[in-house]
Amino acid sequence: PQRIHLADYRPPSHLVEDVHLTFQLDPKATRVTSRIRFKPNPDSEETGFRLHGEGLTLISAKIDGTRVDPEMVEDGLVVAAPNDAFTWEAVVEINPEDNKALEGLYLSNGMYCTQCEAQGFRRITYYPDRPDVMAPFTVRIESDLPVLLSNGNLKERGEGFTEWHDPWPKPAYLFALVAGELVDVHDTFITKSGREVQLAVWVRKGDEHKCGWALNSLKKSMKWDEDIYGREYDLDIFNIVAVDDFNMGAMENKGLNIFNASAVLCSPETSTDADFERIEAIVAHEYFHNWTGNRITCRDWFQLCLKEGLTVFRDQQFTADMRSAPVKRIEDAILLRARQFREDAGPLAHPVRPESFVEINNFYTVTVYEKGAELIGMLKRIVGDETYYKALDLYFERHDGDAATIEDWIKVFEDAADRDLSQFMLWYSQAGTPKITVTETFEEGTHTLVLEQSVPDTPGQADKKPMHIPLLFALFDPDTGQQFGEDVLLELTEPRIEIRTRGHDRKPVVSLNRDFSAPVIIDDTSRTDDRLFLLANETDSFNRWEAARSLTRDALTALATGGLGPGEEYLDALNGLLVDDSLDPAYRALILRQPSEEEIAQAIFDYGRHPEPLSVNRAADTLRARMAAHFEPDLPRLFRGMQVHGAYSPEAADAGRRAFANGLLTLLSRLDGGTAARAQFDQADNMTNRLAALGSLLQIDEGAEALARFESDWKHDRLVMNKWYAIQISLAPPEAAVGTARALTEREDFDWTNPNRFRAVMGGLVSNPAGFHDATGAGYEFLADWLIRLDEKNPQTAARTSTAFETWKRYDPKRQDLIKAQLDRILGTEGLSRDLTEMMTRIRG
Ligand code: HT7
Ligand code: ZN
Repeated sequence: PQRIHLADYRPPSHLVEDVHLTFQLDPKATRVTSRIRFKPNPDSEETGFRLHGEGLTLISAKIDGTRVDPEMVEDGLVVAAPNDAFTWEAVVEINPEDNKALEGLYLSNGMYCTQCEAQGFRRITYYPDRPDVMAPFTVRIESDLPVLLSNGNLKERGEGFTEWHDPWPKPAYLFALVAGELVDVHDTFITKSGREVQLAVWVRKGDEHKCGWALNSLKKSMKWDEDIYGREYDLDIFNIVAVDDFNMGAMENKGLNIFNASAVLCSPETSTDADFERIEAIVAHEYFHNWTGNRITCRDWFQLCLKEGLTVFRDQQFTADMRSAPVKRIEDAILLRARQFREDAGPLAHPVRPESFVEINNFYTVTVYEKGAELIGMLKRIVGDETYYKALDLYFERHDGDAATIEDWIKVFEDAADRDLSQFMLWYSQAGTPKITVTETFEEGTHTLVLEQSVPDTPGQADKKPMHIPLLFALFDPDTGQQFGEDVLLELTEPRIEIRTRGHDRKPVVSLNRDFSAPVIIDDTSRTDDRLFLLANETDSFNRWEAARSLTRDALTALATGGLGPGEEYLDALNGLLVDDSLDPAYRALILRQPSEEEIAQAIFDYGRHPEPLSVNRAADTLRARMAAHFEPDLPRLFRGMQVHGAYSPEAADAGRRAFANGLLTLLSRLDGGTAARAQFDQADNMTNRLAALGSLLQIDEGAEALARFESDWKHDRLVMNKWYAIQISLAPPEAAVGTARALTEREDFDWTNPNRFRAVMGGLVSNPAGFHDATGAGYEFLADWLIRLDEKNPQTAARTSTAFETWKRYDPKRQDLIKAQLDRILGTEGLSRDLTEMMTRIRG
């Protein structure tokens, strides 16, 4: 397959002035008629006229009214065209019912919907399907279905048709169409300049009661973007649609966002606090794209982080404002380290702005999204808040209506801050997580801190240059526990720096990378007592949590490799935090939450050993038991004290109490054999407490009855049943995990073409590392079988799921051989998609 390079970018040969599309919907034979006004692009040297197209049946084509006979090529067609402006007209036929790839136009449970990012529009009609070709669209939909939606404002509705006009020039990837028997829950929003916008969430009948939260989240997002970024919405309508079969979370199509049902529908009975928070964030994310993505889009797909990194950063800010900023920062760091650091350390490592790809769908990654967001956070810290917003105003002013690049983005910061940021640009081009080695010396009252940075080699990239790293730093007085002076923002630009301070009686305690100011690995050689000191005295809530986290990680790695368990002093210190009522319960929940088995496996590997997944699993279990025993005198009282009374509210305060209480419940269950968990399971009026109780019971192997009850209560609800599928696999005893997963795939309701259901099983298994890495290789074989099967229908989701294999080099030679055999088997499959072929080839290395 063809590899595409950033360096080969050329402007499009033609620009589009406007687009008219007519859809005659039919499950098996939808007709799409296009009338598109093209003009030669003065900035292009290209002469020929090509259009993208994939899987289309061309019925007829005309240029300026005269029939033409295009030549079909691999990714579309070529045809001779006039040298000046002309009108292209085509009729094509497509088959939505057959489309299980969920790209282009497809049917999901009787409802038509589209997914065009990144290159799905070419499956709908012939078009220059690239983001730097932008045009206003007029769309007519003909069908007997009651609800027919597209982008922009509704122009006309008549018997069996609607007509839509989107005046904002947009790339084809933002096109959308929805048609079905839908009902809406609606509201209005008055923008800051006084315009009224009609808001609606469209769902299948029966789901109306699950729309309120998303609708409210949308209104909060609209207001927040006006208040914080000065960005106002720009159409009369904003529609959100819930779809059952969807490859990702949601899609920001102009004025018509399409959502995975799991990312929009929620109610207290069916959804957890985490679901509520996630839905609020995704609704905000897609809404924020209206400015960062739609009004200003990407010149080409290599610039994906331009819209995604920035929009993730904006949704993180939003969540921090709606909820708790310290808690959000920690949650983001946990995710980044668990997923992005892992990606950056393995065979799939790539720069935030990749330089080449085979299949762009494989680059919607945690590196582009989450690391991309961290880069924005670093820029903000480097230039300061005021300059950051000045730079953003400049960005919107200078680039509204553009398809922009990362160079354009950095330039607004250089201009607003009057600084040279060329070294910062390396963050976009160099892959790998920078590592900072810390050495301290203390002599005659002088403390010297030496920081040395290095960036590891990654596939295709070696000998990297030093980066521009903003590190927030403070020193503490070991006697008083007080911080010396203010925080300092160190800007590392050289491979090595020394920071010397004088006049200390005793060695001060260093706190580095406060607030997780840079996405780097601090080679943490600090002594246990320094970390215990920070646990007690640190005023930066991130680094206080970090102290606890690193002590817990050390305790777990020690336990998993035959060493001693957690010390009394550490358990006492932790207990002190748990009972400290001045601390936010959500924060205490995070202190209590153990690092994942994945994270421990990586830590063991970083120490130069192959992790044994079963030992890691047992270590986690042992630590829970030790904690339960140690905290026993306080546990029941703490647990009772954290109960939330009154009607369920998904807001942060109550959610934080439930998170903490449910963390405590896991420990309590070790002491009472599950009595409290069973009671909670029986009495809970919300999914958060019910599912947590079920989890606690499963962890002590007492979950069978509750699982059966859960199933009989919820078998009618697909989304809830996905939770039921996943939890019993992820919390199964390791030796039973593959068997449980397999048995579930044999159920009648295991509709594996539904990505949510597929992910519930495969994701459930992968999040049970001791089960997935079963020494027989059964887990690997099971996953490989399903990847091969799904790939035939839905390459995008198959390729995404295959990242489960990316850590294979961490494991012992025997497991490596077993995994390699599966990678080779997948690669040897006839007709394997471009998506999965690229992933397997890269993972195999
Ligand atoms: N911009 C979207 C990314 C996307 C996507 C979404 C749904 C299905 C397939 C997709 N391919 C790419 C989602 C976002 O980041 O907001
Ligand atoms: Zn996005």
